[in-house]
Amino acid sequence: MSASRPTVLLAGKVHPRVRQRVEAEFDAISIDAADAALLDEDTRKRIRGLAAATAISADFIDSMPNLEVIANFGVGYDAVDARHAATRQVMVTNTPDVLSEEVADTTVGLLLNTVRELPKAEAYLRAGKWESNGAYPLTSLSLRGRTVGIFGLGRIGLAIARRLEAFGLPIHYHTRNKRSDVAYPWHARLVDLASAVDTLVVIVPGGAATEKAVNTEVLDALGPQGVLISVGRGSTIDEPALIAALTDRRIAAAGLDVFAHEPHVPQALMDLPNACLLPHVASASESTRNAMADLVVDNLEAWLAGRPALTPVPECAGFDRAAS
Ligand code: NAP
Ligand code: 8YV
Repeated sequence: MSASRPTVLLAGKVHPRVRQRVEAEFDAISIDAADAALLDEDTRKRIRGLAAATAISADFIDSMPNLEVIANFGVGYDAVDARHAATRQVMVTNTPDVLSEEVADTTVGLLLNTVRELPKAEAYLRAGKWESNGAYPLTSLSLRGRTVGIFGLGRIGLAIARRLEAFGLPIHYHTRNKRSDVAYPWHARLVDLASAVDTLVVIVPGGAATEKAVNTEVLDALGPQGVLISVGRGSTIDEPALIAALTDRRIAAAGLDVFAHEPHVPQALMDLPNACLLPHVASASESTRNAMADLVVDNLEAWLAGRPALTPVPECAGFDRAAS
């Protein structure tokens, strides 16, 4: 450790590139969980920066009296109590933009896998069934003729919309604020969006405002030909309601990259033939995760050197570096 280097805490299972750069550039301390009991008082007082790869509570923030910045690995920062951090003038940063195109690519792949059953068709081939049983059965669903509703037309939602537009599919969306820069039909209520489309892509942030927003009413509005694709946060879907709708075929199929209690996936979902499931991999290529890791450390570097944060979350966007 060097006395002149700011102390930065690595909390949780951090990306190797974050660890490598933080260890090279700062006085680094590591703990497996964001638990103040794992640090003595002197250490807690030394910490000025936090690289977060796990939930960060108000109590944990308060346990570090000289904390200046929390750099979250991920664009979604619902697990960090950013509102509380802001009241303490602690900067919170996330990793927007660098993952948007990757996540949009994965979303389109998940949609295709869900309607055209490509993972199941490959499993059929690998099991030797093509040779023994003949052609894989025709899929009851197709992307052709679908109308897509995007719940959350932000950075990633727009990248998904542009791709699906190129597939020849009409796009509608729901957000709280109508966008002035797109011509896609906007629906003020999620349930109205679901009624207007047969394919619903969920890419809103998690948190209280979107908690269980995709509920029985929304799923029933989507209808029996309906396909749900969820890549935002698992908390946005009422999972038991989704399992019931898939079981009763009140919607046709679902493709999910995120779940309510990750990494646990309910057995009832795993048992459903009309659910296509991924283990939260939408941004998970080496190149994109490295870009996210660099943005985490670049934010720490900037803020701890007295410069503005590169990507502050909205709760902290107005912070004046000189005044903190
Ligand atoms: P963003 O640019 O902030 O976009 C969020 C969009 O959601 C905006 O259009 C926003 O519009 C809308 N929105 C927010 N709260 C809403 C609410 N209560 N009701 C209706 N619409 C709401 O964020 P992004 O970069 O696109 O990322 C979106 C989310 O995707 C992240 O927060 C993260 O949770 C998730 N994500 C998942 C993965 C993965 O690996 N599966 C990867 C990256 C991101 P209004 O403000 O007008 O409502
Ligand atoms: C990451 C994500 O998988 O950026 C997000 O919000 O959900 C994903 O890119 C996650 O943040 C880290 O594992």
